[in-house]
Amino acid sequence: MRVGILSDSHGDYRYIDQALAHKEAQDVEVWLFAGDIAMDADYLAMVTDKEVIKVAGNNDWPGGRLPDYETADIAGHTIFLTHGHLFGVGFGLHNLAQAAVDVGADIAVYGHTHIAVDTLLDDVRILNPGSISRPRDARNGSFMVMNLEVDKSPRVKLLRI
Ligand SMILES: [Mn+2]
Repeated sequence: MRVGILSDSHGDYRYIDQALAHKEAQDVEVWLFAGDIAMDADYLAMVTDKEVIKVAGNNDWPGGRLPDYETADIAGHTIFLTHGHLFGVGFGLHNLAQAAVDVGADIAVYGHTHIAVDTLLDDVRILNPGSISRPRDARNGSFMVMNLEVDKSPRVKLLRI
């Protein structure tokens, strides 16, 4: 299963369009959107006609329509998806890794920092696709595509537009 991961587009649809035009994005079957902002996830669903699993960011209004966390079971893996601000990801990833372990997830996906991350912590593969529109780690925005297969480690590619 091919999973696209996108975050922190902050209302700039043209960058989502650029990500979707990337050749690696063509056969994505399900998208994860890690927040900021909610309407971008709706746009992503509309233009791709794929399922978009989404969570609220800190710039998505309180009491809004999106959950703070989601878990998704895909191809023998369990993914914990959250924006990250509730776990203090600016200061370290242990709280996030623990939250993933607590729900039995082997993969944690977050955003918020606008800095791409692909690391292993406490046996949890931790991924941040960076920001597609306002990157803080490079000039060009980024997103990820992840291939998931049962009993295999996720194969993750960081892609820049
Ligand atoms: Mn944020």
